Amino acid sequence: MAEITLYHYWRSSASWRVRWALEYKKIPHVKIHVNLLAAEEKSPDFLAVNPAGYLPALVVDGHVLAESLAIIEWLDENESTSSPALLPKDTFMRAKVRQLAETINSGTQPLQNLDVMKRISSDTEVQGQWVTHWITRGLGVYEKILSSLPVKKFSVSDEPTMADLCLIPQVYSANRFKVDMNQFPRCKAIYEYALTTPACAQSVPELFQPAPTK
Ligand SMILES: N[C@@H](CCC(=O)N[C@@H](CS)C(=O)NCC(=O)O)C(=O)O
Repeated sequence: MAEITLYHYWRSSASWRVRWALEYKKIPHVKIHVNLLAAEEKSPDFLAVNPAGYLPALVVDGHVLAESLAIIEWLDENESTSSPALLPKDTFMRAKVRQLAETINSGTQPLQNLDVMKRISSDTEVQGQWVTHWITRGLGVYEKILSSLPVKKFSVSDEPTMADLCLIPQVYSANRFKVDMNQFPRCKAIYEYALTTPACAQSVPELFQPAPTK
């Protein structure tokens, strides 16, 4: 079995996607917590792992993988970690899963990133309004796409796909920023169901929150 190390931060939504994928596929690995609040992701040690200075990163037998969707796709494509699959076989459904995933990954999450927030304003109220606007927009698009699909337990089927790995951490952030999830009933129902499933429940942020330093 390969030696796998996940660099993550407990409340990073992109990190949660990969924690959930590893849990769902039952892949043994070691976790290293990188503290964003102490800017550890911009330290020379971490930049040597991921020059982007973003989490997560996955190191597999010395190969560095970064960008959560690239990591999840690699896990699905690699024979020993392909099952259970996170992308459907049908090519139209695969494209739909990628469309949903990118609605969050490129259309929503980057706008709530710490780097971006600091550039927008140092005023936390202004930051909050900015984030709420983009999360509301992103989840609105996601909900609209869902409305063209049959109702399932997760976004496209009764099992999670890469789309759900993006959606659930994004809804968690929406709740943090007090976005009214009643506007997005399908996303809300998927979120509530996902948290009852073992792999999702075992990858939630709170389980990885470091103990406060005295
Ligand atoms: N598209 C990237 C996003 C990575 C990302 O934005 N990570 C955030 C945490 S969710 C981060 O490391 N932010 C650190 C910073 O802004 O300095 C991925 O999916 O991996």
